[in-house]
Amino acid sequence: MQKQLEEIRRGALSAISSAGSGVDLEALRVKYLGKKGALTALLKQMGALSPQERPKMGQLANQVREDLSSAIARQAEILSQKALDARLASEVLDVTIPGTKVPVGHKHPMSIVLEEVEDIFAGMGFQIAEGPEVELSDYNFTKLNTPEGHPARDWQDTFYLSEDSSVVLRTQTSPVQVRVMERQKPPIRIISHGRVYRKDEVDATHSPMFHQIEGLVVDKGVTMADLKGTLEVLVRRLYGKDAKIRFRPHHFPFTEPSCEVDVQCFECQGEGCRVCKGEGWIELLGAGMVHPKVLEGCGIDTEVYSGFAFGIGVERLTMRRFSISDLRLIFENDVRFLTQF
Ligand code: 2U9
Repeated sequence: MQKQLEEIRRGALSAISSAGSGVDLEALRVKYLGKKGALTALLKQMGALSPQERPKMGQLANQVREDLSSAIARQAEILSQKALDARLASEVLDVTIPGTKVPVGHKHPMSIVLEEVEDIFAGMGFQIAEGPEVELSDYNFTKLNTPEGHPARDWQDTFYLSEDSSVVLRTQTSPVQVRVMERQKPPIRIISHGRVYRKDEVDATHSPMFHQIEGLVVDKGVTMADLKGTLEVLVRRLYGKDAKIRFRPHHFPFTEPSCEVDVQCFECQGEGCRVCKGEGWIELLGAGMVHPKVLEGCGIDTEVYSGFAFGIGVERLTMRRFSISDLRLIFENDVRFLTQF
């Protein structure tokens, strides 16, 4: 029996050391150490041995079992190391090679200016209101004191979306504020911005679609002085603390009194130069006290409340801010242009 055990050990160790895979190794474990394996089969014959021989053979058999088990574990270790070496050799990764640059976009010049203006008004407690670009003529015109027959409602100027002229692409963001006033009691302090549409031919200063930022404040005792103070804050933040503004009388249907606001030319300090076309002043925005008819139409009591409003063209502001000479550049989205900001 001793001879048989030695035989098993020799054969098994040689087979284990030449096993080329985990599957081969498992097959060998089953073959020698499994329930129906060679060693187990031999142990079953132990009963036939003499009582003197039995413990000796038992000991030897255990020794063989241990030897085979550890040989299998060793070979498994060798095989997994070999597999790792092969993977390391085939998957060469040089961590010192510089990475591939992923180009990330950045803000459009219009967004830069818009966010700056929004920030300034947020700092003064204004909230941002949004509304539809497809609007009812009632909200775009009538409720803004622009009745049927007003030149602004002409088919030549406005994109109507229905035969009966009741639906339009909004020509201003003011209907957004009308909707807020109908929903919300004063005090109201909002700005609305977004696309507006007018039937204009495309050229260096016109586009059938452009952007506005409008502001509205309605509260008890609001006066033109509040409008002036608010716009002074805006202009100082945009053009520096010494920036000066002036008000010129004007007419808008939705404000009374109305004005246009100019900023003193930041290039020549009012002397007159190429930038301000010799004027010394640059037109910035339109504004005024909200017309009592507009407030009443939204159910606001003009005996108690008054308000001011203003409107700014975002493209013009952006063009001036970045010295862009042609409006079309803003919309063409040529990367060579956009990456300059
Ligand atoms: C309500 C009442 C009044 C908004 C105003 C202007 C004057 C104005 C222009 C600036 C350049 C339009 O983009 S532009 O062509 N806007 O001059 N906008 S007052 O007045 C309002 C707004 C809402 C309820």
